[in-house]
Amino acid sequence: MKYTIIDGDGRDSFDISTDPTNQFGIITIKKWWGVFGFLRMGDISDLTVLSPPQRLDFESKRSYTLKVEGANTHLDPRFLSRGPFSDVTIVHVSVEDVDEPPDFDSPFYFVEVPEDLEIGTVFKTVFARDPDVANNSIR
Ligand SMILES: [Ca+2]
Repeated sequence: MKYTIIDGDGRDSFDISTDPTNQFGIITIKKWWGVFGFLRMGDISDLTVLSPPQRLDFESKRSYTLKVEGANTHLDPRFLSRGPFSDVTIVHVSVEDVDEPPDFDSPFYFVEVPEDLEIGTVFKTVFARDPDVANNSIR
């Protein structure tokens, strides 16, 4: 048996493989490949996310649908006229909320300050976003 995700909005987020006994389809989360642009020192504006992260995120997408096909891999020529040799099912994936840690708007900040800065002078603000929705029951 060979399992394949043939359609559905979860194709970018999930994979399916066939277990060693050729009996079961194993659905896994795809590895997250976030691609970041280059960052010149002192120029935060150059930091751009080139491809959106494909990891699961309850706050942006709460469910996926996968159309999964299971197909015979070794067809007996005597029964070729008896097809089809595959079946299709729909897998609904519901994403559950978790309480996530804050997320800074930049992985680092570069700040230059004069050495004679007065004590107590504000010279930089940083910002961390709470990724959880406001009405999150987990809080
Ligand atoms: Ca959350």
